[in-house]
Amino acid sequence: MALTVGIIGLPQAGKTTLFNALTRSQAPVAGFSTGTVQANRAIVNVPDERVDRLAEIFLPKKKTYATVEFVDVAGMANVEGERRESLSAEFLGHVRVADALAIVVRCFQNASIPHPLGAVNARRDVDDLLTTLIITDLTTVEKRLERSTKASKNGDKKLIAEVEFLQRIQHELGQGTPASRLTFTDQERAILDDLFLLTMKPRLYVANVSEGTLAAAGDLLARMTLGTTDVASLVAQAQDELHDVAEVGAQAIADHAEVIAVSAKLEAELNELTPDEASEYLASLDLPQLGADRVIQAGYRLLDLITFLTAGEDEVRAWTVHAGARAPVAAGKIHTDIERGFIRAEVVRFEDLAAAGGFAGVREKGQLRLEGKEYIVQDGDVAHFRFNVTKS
Ligand SMILES: Nc1nc2c(ncn2[C@@H]2O[C@H](COP(=O)(O)OP(=O)(O)O)[C@@H](O)[C@H]2O)c(=O)[nH]1
Ligand SMILES: [Mg+2]
Repeated sequence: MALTVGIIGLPQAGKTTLFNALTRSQAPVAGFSTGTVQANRAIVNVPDERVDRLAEIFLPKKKTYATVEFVDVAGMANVEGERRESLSAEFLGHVRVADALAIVVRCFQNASIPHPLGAVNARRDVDDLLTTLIITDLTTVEKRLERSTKASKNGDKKLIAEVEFLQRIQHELGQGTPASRLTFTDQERAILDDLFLLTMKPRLYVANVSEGTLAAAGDLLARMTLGTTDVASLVAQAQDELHDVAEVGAQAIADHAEVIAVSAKLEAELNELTPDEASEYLASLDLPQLGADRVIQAGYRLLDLITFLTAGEDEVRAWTVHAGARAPVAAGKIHTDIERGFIRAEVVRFEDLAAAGGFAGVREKGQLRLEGKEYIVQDGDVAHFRFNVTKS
């Protein structure tokens, strides 16, 4: 089960370059926009130090990370770079099914790479992209509203309520409010799930900066999101490329979304080095971790997923479940038999297992818990399931 993060943004923002950095693959990087919708997809491992640490302890034959799928979709502006009021069906086909969105915003300056709307202006681009998403949703809601209104003529209470609800969404979208900002009842939620609205998707803003600005951009965004300094004054003070970064940060905060600075080009280039060369180079730039890794981890967080682990001599593995999943559901990720025949789970916190250096150690310290069917699995649990399948 790989959930999907759609990478969207204006042409030349660096989407495909970022995709390549994320996937360590070589999807073609366009010269000027091709105008056709090309979508690159890849499933990538979610970097997880816990898997690495457990593998050092258990020395398994195999280690397996959780995964997330990224899809890079072109087509948010047409060939001439005009603002597009309606997105192509092909673009929508890819983006509607994504579980979350990574919105790439160009901050890097480079005269030889034309910007489809003229000059680099991150604030305008974010406005433009969000507006496009909202307008697309408005069209979707209006189509459904038309159908529901007709159908409600027979006086069906449920349909009348649906019409009222759709009118409220229409009004809010019309005011420029993304659907994610609104609150819903369960019934309303069910109607929405059916509509696949783009502005309901959790989103992450990726400020694509030049390599020289990367460290400063990271610091600036950290200060902005920590909330210790006034956002507006940080925007006002930031100069040049950092000003664009600050604008992306401010908009992301206003949109209740995460924001990360990357230098897509640098990171794509780093993939051509050996891991040792790459970390040496990163250290020389004062950067602890690749932005690409942080984008993958943030994408994973957006999806409201948690990771539990299994550890043994055969395999150390990270498994994905939705936050709030109970132990048998988690067991079912491994095998349906284990879910069906679930008896109990033996659970230990990753930190305790790592500190004790193995299961014997945590048993001695009494840190291995027995949990039943109602147990809600926590991120970082290391679990072993007891089960019993009777042949029928
Ligand atoms: N200087 C610089 N150039 C970049 C960066 N990211 C992408 N580019 C360049 O911008 C151009 C467009 O990138 P591409 O990934 O094809 O953009 P897309 O249209 O959003 O997929 C390419 O020539 C890239 O090499 C970056 O971080 N810095
Ligand atoms: Mg591209």
